[in-house]
Amino acid sequence: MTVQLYIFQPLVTNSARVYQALLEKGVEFEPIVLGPQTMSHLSPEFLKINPRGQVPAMVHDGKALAEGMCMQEYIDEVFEGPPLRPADLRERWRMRVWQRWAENDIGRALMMINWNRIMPRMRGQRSPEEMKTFARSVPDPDRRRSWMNAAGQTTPAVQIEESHRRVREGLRRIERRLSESPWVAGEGFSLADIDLFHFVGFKSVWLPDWILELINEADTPATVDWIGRMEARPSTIEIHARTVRPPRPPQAA
Ligand SMILES: N[C@@H](CCC(=O)N[C@@H](CS)C(=O)NCC(=O)O)C(=O)O
Repeated sequence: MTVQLYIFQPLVTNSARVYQALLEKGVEFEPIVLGPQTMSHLSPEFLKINPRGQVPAMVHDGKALAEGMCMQEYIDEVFEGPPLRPADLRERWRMRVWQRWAENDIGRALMMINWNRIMPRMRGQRSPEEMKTFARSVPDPDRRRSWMNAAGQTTPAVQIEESHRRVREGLRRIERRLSESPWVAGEGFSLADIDLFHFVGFKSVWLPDWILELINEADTPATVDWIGRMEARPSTIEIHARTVRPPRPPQAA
């Protein structure tokens, strides 16, 4: 049985959510790092594995899988190891609601803010024209638009401002949820904790300083406590150890 996991570095958001699920289950796997810097996620070889040209993607016994949330459930079903989904069906429902929200709402808002922040660094020595040529080769039309906007630094300010608003409101929602039960879905650790942790990027290079200032003992004690418990998990320690940390991007946006 072999598992290869295709990821980006730094190990955050979509890549980290599946990486941590594999670690929590104790599955042996080979991580393969692709990079937006080298555009290797758009190579013909990788497009055979995931035609959308996105990570994470996993090859299990020669068969390819994509889409992080579906891969996590697959991992939990197929491999031995501690369950990552609650047995209680109401908690399982809550887990999925929060996984989707982490990915599609607060995660997307942060992605919008960060993508625009890090693009000048990612672009390196390449000219804006060269970046646009890369962006045009992105297979998914939504992703293509967002690459083009970030590459040309033309994302409308109103979209960035709306993303900031959603993050601020989202942090309050997280605090309310974690005041009601120790873990996101309820009484036990689950995939929802992994996802919220990585999509918000608590304590990672991903998070701009202005967000870190909103999370503190006085205003968000339940969130601070949960972050401490997440940080103490052996799988989180391993993820941090395997993350290649680039210099922190400028904090302006
Ligand atoms: N719906 C996909 C989204 C994956 C995704 O957005 N991956 C990012 C990296 S975090 C990516 O590959 N970005 C490159 C691109 O979209 O061009 C999933 O859930 O796995």
